[in-house]
Amino acid sequence: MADYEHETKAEQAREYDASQIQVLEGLEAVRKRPGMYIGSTSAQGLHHLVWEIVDNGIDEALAGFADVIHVTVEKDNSITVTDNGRGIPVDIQKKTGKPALETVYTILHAGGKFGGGGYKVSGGLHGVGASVVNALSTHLEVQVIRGGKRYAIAFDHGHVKTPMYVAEEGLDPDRHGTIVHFLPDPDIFRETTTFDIKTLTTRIRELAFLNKGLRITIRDERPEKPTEEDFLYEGGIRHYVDYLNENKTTLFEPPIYVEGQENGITVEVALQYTDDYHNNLLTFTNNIHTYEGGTHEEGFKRALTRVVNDYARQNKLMKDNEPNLTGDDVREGLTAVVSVKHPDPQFEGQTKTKLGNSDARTAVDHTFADHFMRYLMEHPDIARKVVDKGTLASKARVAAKRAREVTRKKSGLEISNLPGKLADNTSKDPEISELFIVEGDSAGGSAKQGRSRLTQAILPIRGKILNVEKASMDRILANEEIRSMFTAMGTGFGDDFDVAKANYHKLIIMTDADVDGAHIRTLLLTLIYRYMRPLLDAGFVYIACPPLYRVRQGKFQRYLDSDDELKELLGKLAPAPKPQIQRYKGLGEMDAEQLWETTMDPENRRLLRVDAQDAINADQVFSMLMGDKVAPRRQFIEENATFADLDV
Ligand code: 0RA
Repeated sequence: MADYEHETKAEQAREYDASQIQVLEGLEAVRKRPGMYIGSTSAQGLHHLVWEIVDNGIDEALAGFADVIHVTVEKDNSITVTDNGRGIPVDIQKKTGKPALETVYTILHAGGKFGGGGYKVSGGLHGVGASVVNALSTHLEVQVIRGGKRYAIAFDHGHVKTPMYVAEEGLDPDRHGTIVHFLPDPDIFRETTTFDIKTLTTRIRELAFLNKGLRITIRDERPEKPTEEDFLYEGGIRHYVDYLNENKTTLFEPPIYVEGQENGITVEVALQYTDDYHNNLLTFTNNIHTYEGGTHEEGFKRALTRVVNDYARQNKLMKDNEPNLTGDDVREGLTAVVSVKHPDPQFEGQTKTKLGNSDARTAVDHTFADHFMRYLMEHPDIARKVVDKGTLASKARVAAKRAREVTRKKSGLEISNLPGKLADNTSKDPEISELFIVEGDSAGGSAKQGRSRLTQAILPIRGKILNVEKASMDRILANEEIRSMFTAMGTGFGDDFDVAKANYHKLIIMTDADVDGAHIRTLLLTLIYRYMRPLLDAGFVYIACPPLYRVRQGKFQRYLDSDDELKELLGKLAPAPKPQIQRYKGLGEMDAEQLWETTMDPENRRLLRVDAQDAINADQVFSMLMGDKVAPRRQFIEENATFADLDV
């Protein structure tokens, strides 16, 4: 501060010019290489804009000044985010001679760090600040309510259009908050500028779970009848676990919940056991889902394994000569959410979603272990169920290992012994190799004839494979269809699974576009999700999308996916000669040439990549579709009659 007071007017003017140049260059850089700032300009980048603005409101809530955030998708696909925080400061900054409010939206990285003290906790994955959203929006307006006034400012492609002014005076002096409204620039987001309400709702629900007591609403103004959902969880991640286990059979109620602090790191853990064979462990740092885990996850796993074993031994639930339960044993059937808030998180890993700070490991370990041990001692009946579950898992693990060894000796899973039905491709380069899992022998036959032999391998499977959701590992291993998938992929199974050994970097599920096909696809996805998960994380799993119609008129020919597309095209085509419409019922109805042209040819086909980021939904959907509880399954099937929306 003092420095500026001794500057001459000329010096101040120079600095002002310099800062203006900085603004122009900064925004220019963002518009030139948006991917550098928001990851991509795909749908994901588009939604990132919302999170950037919502995060600012969440920071204000975490600082204790806001407790409501409203998000609205307007009719024109613009977004409004409102919070009831202090309001972005509007005072004039000496250096620039501009209001702080303007600076926040025009200077890169000028996010919540100024003036407010404390640190930015939520910060999106890229944590780039509101100015990036501004630079990538055709227009953006902000209104701030504080001190009895309403201030407003408007921007155009990141540049000030209407400098800040007082829009209203004499308001209730106790009112305060910030309203941001922006329209993403279609010149930047060329793929799409349409927001997906499901994507927004899922993340907003998650943010509400992760920030207990914070109310977040999401409103969609686009449908004829606007929709609105309201999320507020006083119990925070406890309710997240309830939600994740909604369709499962739990071993006790309510979830165990721990909250504590160590070295400035806030730790929250919620967990509950189910009768499942797998686990569902979600970890977060500063509200960011750490898909790749990291130190907080290690601390939790280490503490969980140690405490269960210590408790079991202290209470004679295990014999002295028995080996310890492994981490996998004590996690069987576990649903857990671990959430830490760290003042200076270091993100590592391929997708920068792995926490690296070693102090988070000890903070989680200590906070959780103490509380969990006390909980087990105070609830001996629950403790017994937890130990029993682990013991059972350990027995199954040993049995599966034995079965696997036997199978391997019988040459079941040896890579050299490819399954008989597999028509392998000639290239040995996994990067260009694709494995099509095809429903039915007849479609399998066409696929074998129509394929590109160099890059495409075909594995036909007969109808419904085993439901792995309801089967133990040894039964799964005994299943022929499933074994042939593992053998063809070459990745090994269970503990031996190694994605680096994958023979194909594309595993493409090709089933009919009917309810049976959708069921088979779900069975296959369940298998992949539960037992070949690294393939999903690597982005190797795809769904082929065979078309529903072919329309021909003279030389013109087009394949279509829906009734709507058909209607639209028929509206455009000349009435004569009469367009020939063929409707495909199943893959089996296409000959080899048609199958190649519509569904397999890389030039024409449409593949849906199965997104590992949807894994949370997937776990729930699979539990529901494949598990014991019938009521939610029936409801889901009624709501998604053709399964066409099952974008897991
Ligand atoms: C820093 C200081 C102050 C408010 C904020 C940041 C703030 C930023 C955003 C972004 C969206 N909503 C927000 N609400 C508040 C206030 C400093 C003061 O009042 O003295």
